Amino acid sequence: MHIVRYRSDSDPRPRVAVLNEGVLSPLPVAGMFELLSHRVEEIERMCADAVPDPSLGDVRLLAPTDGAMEVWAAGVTYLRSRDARVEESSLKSVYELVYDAERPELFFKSPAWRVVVDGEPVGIRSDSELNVPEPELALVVNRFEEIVGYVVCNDMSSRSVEGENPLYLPQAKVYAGACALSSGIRPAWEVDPSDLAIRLTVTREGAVIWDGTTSTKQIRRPFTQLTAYLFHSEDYPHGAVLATGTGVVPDLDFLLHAGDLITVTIDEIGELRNPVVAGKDHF
Ligand code: DO4
Ligand code: MG
Repeated sequence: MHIVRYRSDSDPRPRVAVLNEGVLSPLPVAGMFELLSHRVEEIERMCADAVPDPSLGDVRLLAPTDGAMEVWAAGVTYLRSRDARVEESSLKSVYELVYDAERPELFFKSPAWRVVVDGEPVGIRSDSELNVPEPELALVVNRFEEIVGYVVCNDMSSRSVEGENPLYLPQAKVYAGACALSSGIRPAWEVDPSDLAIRLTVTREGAVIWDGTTSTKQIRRPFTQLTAYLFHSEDYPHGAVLATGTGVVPDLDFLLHAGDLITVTIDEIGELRNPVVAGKDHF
């Protein structure tokens, strides 16, 4: 079962529903932001009480974010990410220090409305030579700091911009088409996220040119430590999405091209497929 936002032919307003084996059961909320103003146990009850609506016809699934929801991301939470940043950076020690530090690296990634969803293009910056997808498990968190569920995230990144100077991180991470999320939220009460395989595949002209795998069990930090730091000195009244960092990073000789197709799959959570475009004019 997943919780989705969708738009149907019969009603142009986005709605929220439970999607179970292809059947949509609408939820009595105005948006995901309202759902995330409830406690997990209330959301679970709402999902259990939802009634299938066979009259919906064709629907389009939307990004799982709306209202004032924000997407944040954690960094250098897997050893592979630490090693890859040390390799690319002119200032290596910041990554070694943050991997071991008590305080995690957290950065703002996207407002709700800029998120792209499964099937839509993701972007690479036109001023960046070295670009990578970052396949990540993301936590969907309600206003009470509780993890409501999980989505697949692609934290698109410019390695050349960040590698030049870590202070360029916001430009390496926040640009048109940089944040992709899968449409369906897999509820926290249905899944154990402690050992899920995360797979990244990049296809060019129909052939796989790169693939890699990790497991969420390789992460160095508990998810609740990441959410505790996110909520420590700020509130998220409409909830937030927090990507937990990548454990899959291609070698430095890998260059993403416009036209490539990126697929991220996380067992039990979902799949995210996005073609790559270059420059902001596509968004
Ligand atoms: O330190 C830069 C960002 C790292 C990141 O996004 C990751 O490890 O996933
Ligand atoms: Mg990342």
